[in-house]
Amino acid sequence: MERTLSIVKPDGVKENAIGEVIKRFEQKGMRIAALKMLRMSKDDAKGFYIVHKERPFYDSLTAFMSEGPIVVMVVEGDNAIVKVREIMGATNPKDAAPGTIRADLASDIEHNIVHGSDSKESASYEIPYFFSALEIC
Ligand code: 3AN
Repeated sequence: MERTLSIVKPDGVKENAIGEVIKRFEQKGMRIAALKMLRMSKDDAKGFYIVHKERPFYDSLTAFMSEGPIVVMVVEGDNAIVKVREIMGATNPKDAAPGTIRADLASDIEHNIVHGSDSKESASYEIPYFFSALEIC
């Protein structure tokens, strides 16, 4: 059993896609172990994406991620990190396989609806960024 952190990004919330994202995770056998809606400040987003701080898109990414509410969740299951990323599809929706969330719903590489931890190391930074142990069921 593995846990990963997923986010319905501000574009996903705006487009009423929260249920669609959760449904796709659940239908592929993943279990939602924690869930909440919140709005990050720009500094919250900068801390969350600290690994990308040298990338040219760091400022616009953190502005976008703090422009509206997001839904954060802990997703649990066998091989959850890889499985959630398969369900999401490639970062750039143009490259995402048909039937993935990003191919079906995302507009571009930055506004790509959903986030999922990309490794065990990322998950172990990202899950406690939003959830205390008591909030994970
Ligand atoms: P993923 O979310 O698929 O793990 P990462 O970790 O490479 O992708 O990038 C983190 C986030 O940064 C992406 N979800 C996307 O919103 C944004 N991003 C990645 N590459 C670019 C880019 N070239 N231009 C703008 N935003 C980007």
